[in-house]
Amino acid sequence: MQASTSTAPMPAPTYIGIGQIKPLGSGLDVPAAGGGCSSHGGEGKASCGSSAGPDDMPQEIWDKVKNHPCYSEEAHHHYARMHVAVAPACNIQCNYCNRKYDCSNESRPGVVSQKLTPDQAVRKVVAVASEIPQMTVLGIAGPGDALANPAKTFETFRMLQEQAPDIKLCLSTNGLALPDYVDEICKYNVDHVTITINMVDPAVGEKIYPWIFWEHRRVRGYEAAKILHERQMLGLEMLTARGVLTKINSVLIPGINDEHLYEVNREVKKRGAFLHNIMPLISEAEHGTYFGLSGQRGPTATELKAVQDACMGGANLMRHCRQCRADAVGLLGEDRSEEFTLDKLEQLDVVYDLEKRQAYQAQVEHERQAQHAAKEEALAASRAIAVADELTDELKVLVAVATKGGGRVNEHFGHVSEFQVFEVSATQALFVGHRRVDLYCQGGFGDDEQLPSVVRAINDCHAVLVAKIGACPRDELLAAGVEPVDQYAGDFIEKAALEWFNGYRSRIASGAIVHQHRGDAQIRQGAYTHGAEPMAQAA
Ligand code: CLF
Ligand code: SF4
Repeated sequence: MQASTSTAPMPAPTYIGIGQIKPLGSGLDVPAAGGGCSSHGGEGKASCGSSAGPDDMPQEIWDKVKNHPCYSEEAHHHYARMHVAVAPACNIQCNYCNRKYDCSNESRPGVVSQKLTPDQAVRKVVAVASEIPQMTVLGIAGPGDALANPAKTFETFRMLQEQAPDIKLCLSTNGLALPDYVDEICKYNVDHVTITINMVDPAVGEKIYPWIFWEHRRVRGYEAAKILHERQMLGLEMLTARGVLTKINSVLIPGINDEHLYEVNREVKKRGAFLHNIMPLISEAEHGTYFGLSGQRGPTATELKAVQDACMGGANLMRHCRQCRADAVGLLGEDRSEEFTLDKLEQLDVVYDLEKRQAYQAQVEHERQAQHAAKEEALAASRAIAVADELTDELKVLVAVATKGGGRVNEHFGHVSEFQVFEVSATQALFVGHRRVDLYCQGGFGDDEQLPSVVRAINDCHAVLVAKIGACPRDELLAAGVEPVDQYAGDFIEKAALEWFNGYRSRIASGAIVHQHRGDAQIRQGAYTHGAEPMAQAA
């Protein structure tokens, strides 16, 4: 199935009354001790967040997250993960899911996976680990629910632990069966568990879940949502008690759980969740889901960011999720699964070389430290300017970045299938999201019909940092008020963004330009329509 790029105007953000969402600590209960990092011994530390470093958390937690691309924003520029699709069955129904496709909890709809046996899965992991030495994490995330398929899930983990003990194990679940498998999770040293929690109130939940399969019968409506909620909370508490790092995924569904997600954030923090990942509903009629067919829209970029910002100070936020598919392979945002299909695996001569992997990862770590140092240096310089320029000290703008990894501005505008978006101010350059786009460059020439959709995707940004850009897209971006910047080609992203921002401030201070507010941007729905992207294939 191929989706067409939507040309519809962006919906007005009518649903989300962010003004009604209070920041944590303003008249609400203070979360109990044990939430977030403090549950893992991080008392007295600042909120660690997914962009945190070793100074923000105990060493044993840092060791678990430092090269997990989902649990550390910094790591996601350098380390890869892979999923194996060994879990086809599911025990609940979500209104944003069509069973023809992967589990939308951990993968966006519109793509299906090649289902594997545990033997095939382990062979694939070992092959990928040999070819992609910076692949550090194996996740089981569907295409159904990992714990609705416990035999296949745990058999895969058991075998992999024997054959590739350096790979971190990770699973994702809707939580219904979770309390029954906490012992197994610990037995196989699964250090990272994601639970998709979209509500903590069954009255909200019954709008999202039409039924669950529970104790050999189908349970519907409020009762179903209540059971699911109780099992999710129990499972989360049990994992926290056993020291397993948990991430909560929540799908933001405008008009249904947008304001409610603040409550979710508070409740999961109270129960020790390490991270909260609030992701946009992907909902197109072509996906054949209940929400897609009933016209339920997803949030705009501004709506998503507003809910995430309102949750700051609660459970630590993850903002770099790519809603990847159940057989994804590679860095977040890229997908190399097509290189490792079953027929191709048979031709690969697989040798698992632990020393080679460790040597490569040492190089990756070196590059990551260099990125970190460049960011700190640029921040120090920026803060020094802040003292001298009160006029723009409070200014914050969004900047889109064309990158193909390594934390650098190193991609041509025309080759971008995903922009990374950073919020830049005098004191920070913070990753706040990504925007998928169709490729502008089509085999050596630019497709100008794609430009409006690319501009809509980054319409809330003041600048776009690229390695290179042609005259036509440059003019179109300028006309739309987005400044194309290619002078930082090859530089580390945060350093480049901060330096551009300081120049921007100088131009405002000198009167050369006037700062303008930007509009909203569109979160891309549906499959890719252009280019040879592996993620473009749909059923
Ligand atoms: Fe996979 Fe999930 Fe583990 Fe990551 S994904 S099971 S925690 S290894 Fe990551 Fe993909 Fe987002 Fe999931 S980007 S969908 S959060
Ligand atoms: Fe679909 Fe995943 Fe929900 Fe199951 S848990 S219904 S597979 S989105």
